[in-house]
Amino acid sequence: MAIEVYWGSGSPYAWRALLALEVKRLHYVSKLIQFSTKEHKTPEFLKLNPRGKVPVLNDNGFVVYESLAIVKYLDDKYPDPPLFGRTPEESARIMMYISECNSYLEPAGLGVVRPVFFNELDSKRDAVLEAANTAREELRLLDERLRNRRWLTGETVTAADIMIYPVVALLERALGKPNVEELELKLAPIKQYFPAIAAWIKNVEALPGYEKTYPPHWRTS
Ligand SMILES: N[C@@H](CCC(=O)N[C@@H](CS)C(=O)NCC(=O)O)C(=O)O
Repeated sequence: MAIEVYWGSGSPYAWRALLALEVKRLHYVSKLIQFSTKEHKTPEFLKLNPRGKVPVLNDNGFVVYESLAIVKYLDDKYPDPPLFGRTPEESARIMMYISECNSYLEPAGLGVVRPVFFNELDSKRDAVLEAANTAREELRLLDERLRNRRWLTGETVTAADIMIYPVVALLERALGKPNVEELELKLAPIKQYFPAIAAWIKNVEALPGYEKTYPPHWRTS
């Protein structure tokens, strides 16, 4: 039995799992879940993940969910190339960046992304502006860290890049939607405000297998 990955188009968490699989050049069976038909809430799916969320990985009967746990499991099980560094110091820095992203950039980014996608920019204007302020500060820090660097830590792509990139990509997509520009959030164009992040985005996009991970519905809408 091959590795199966359950994912949803546009889910930044699922994107992390796909990127890890591709970077490790693992063979896997793609199980694309349709959120619209609530495939992730069926009794079969809830047996895999009682929270009814993607991503879920099933490696020959061993089931793991939560994106960070999946990326870590893949790295422990299939160590080449290593995604969590080669020394305790590298590993600590990678985990520190991931933890910071999950604690600060991700909630702030979603504070902008969700109102954009759910047409709540007017009713949640103040909250969006506040979230954008935090996101701007976090992106500034990320941009500083990426200055003159190809990857966030070290010479190769690591779990830090894989975990953080989808959050940035989702935010960038939301910022490109109509009505966002007039809020003057000073977050986009990313290339203008955060040039090192823009260069890093291109590095991630050039990874072998990246195209296979790109959210299918983003190509058409
Ligand atoms: N902390 C989880 C978050 C997973 C998550 O929230 N996935 C979303 C897609 S972006 C989902 O499946 N939502 C469906 C739902 O909650 O009904 C992870 O890192 O994997």
